Amino acid sequence: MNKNKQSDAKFHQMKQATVENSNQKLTTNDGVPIYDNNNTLKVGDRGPSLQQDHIYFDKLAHFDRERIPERVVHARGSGAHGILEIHEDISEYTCAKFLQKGTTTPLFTRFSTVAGFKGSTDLARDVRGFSVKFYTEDGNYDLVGNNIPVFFIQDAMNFPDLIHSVKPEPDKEYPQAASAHDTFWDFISLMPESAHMIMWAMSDRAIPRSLRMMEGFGVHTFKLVNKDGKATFVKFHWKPKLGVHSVAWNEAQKLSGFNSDFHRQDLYEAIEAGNYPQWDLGVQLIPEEDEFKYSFDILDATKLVPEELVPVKIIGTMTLNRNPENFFAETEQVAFDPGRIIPGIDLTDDPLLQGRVFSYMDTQNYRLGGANFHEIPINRPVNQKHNNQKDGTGRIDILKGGVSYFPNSKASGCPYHAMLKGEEGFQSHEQQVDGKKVRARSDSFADHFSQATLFFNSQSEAEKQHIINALSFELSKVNDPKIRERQVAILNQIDADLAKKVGDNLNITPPKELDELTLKFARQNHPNYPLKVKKNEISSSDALSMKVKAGEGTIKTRKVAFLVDNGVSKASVDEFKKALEKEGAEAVLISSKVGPLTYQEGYTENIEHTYLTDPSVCYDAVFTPGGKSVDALKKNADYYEFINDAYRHCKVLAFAKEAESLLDRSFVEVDKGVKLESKESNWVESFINTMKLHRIWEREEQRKVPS
Ligand code: HDD
Repeated sequence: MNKNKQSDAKFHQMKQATVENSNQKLTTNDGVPIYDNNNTLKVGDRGPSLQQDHIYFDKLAHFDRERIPERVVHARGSGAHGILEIHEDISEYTCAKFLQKGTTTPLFTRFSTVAGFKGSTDLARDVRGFSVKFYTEDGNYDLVGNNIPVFFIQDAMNFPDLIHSVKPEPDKEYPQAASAHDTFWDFISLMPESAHMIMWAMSDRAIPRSLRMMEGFGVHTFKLVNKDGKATFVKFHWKPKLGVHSVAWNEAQKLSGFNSDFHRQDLYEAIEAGNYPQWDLGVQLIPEEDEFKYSFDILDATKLVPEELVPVKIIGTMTLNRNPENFFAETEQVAFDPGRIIPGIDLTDDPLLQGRVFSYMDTQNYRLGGANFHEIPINRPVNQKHNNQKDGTGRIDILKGGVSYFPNSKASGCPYHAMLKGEEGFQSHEQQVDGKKVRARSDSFADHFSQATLFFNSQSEAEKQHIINALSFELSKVNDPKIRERQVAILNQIDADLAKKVGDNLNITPPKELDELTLKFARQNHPNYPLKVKKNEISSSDALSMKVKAGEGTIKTRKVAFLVDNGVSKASVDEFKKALEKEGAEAVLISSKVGPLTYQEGYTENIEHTYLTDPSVCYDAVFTPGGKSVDALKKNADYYEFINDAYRHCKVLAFAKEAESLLDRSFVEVDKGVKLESKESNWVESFINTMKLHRIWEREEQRKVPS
């Protein structure tokens, strides 16, 4: 398929619905030109308004209806258009056309937080949604996943309860976008199946540095189906080209105040600047014969398939290359549904996935006001739909002809079934199903802790400490001591050291056994709980840690703050800037005032960022150049706050020789993440190489800086 033609298909379709206002006269919604858009129609210029003011009513009636219900979960999100390019041949496993080697498919991706309202902070400790709508030639396929490969619960029946527990408490309507409160931990401590997901949610994965720097997972096991109808189980992975990185918790909290749009802005600006974010698409393929081969059940969404057991095969690349023209029309109205599948892909019997298939369609019907939401431009397939569904609120397509039923003779049987002409169409994978009708949970889902332990074992020391800190923070915010104790008992089933350290912070000695109430609820699903479980195949997995491996990091698109003032040396700024730009990083000058900055050498430059507007949490690393500016910085308390905070958040700092004296009055101590021109001949290169490690987390242990 022609790459440009296909990648343009959605763009061109959207263009037809796009309105350009420049050089146009203001009109009402009926196209009537408006002469005066300032004054209502009155009896005399100080008199009462008239009910016949159709111009005013047209404007206000629409305004009054501008809001639609926000998503019940994942309300806060940011989206972008892009393409998927497939470069490996997996035709042996699937006939899905968009997964064939050489294919390019347009797509729309939306990232989100789960718990917060639409206007909440981007930096909440939360799971991030990672949804992709592929506009394939066989219709739309939605992969609606998260940045964490497992989920809190195993059966969709518990979903509303999970969400009610994490959302603001119903009597008070707080806390907003936070899991650190009684109702969430009450629920979690009674649902030991959440243990694995809790370890991920309390890890740094839940506070990403950027939406561009997180992994994505389809979570469930799906099926790929080939042209002969043979199925292969599959797990989908998105691996970011920029690596997987997070901020420090203290930094996340500060960012929420300074710039609660941090992630949204970062995504938007990266795309505008042409720094298109990219992810590799990977698949883990499990032959049908291996369904029962592992220590866990592949239909259980609280389990992952370790990459050591089934490697991730990279088959393609997603590139996000276009921002929406209009947030509401595109990002808000996009409607995802994991039940939207196409030939070559099918669902499995995972009871969480099965339940999702109802909820998404139902919620879109409500949220987007009726059955025609698929005609909204962002939701339209690039191939024209043809069926006998008609009418309904907001219908857009004008169906020609007098026949809207099937079978018919009057329209020559059209639109016809593919089957009738022996053509291709969606067919469900044939699967043998028999059994009793029961409301029950399989005992193969009863192992709640093995993979939580595997995850904890796979973390670096710094990552483990962050999990301990996060659990201590969250549980300290829980008021009911019984809940705190119940959860520490669960942690003790995962790892004794973890439970002890969190317990110490809460004044709790970890109970040996699970709490009676936890057991009572677990026994509703598994009467003989706890059951004897199979041993994990592996005890630790590299892929579960975010630690940057030596030689693998990049500083592409990272932002380095240059802390300056009038009199700064241009030579010093330029040398550093050039080296950073060569690596694809961005240098941002921060000074005490917006407007012209005068260099020591006499040149001027326009400043857009100041100590007032841009704190250190908005940057990845910091450089203080030399020059006469150093005298002004010595008197600037905001400068010191900047470097102290950057140091506390384990960032890399560099000081030109003339600026080194600024260290005297700071909290900064020279360590492997503080580069001094006077100490290292290759200090610029050394700064860049250390930045590639993302953060100097060891600093937390050495200096006890808050994390
Ligand atoms: Fe869900 C939205 C991801 C379980 C019910 N979900 C939603 C979004 C994402 C996920 C990324 C936002 C889509 C967007 O950007 O518009 N959800 C997941 C994952 C799950 C999961 C990865 C488990 C593996 N969800 C889940 C269950 C149910 C729902 C079990 C209900 C039975 N989810 C919904 C929903 C939402 C939604 C209520 C709210 C807005 C929407 O669908 O479009 O239907």
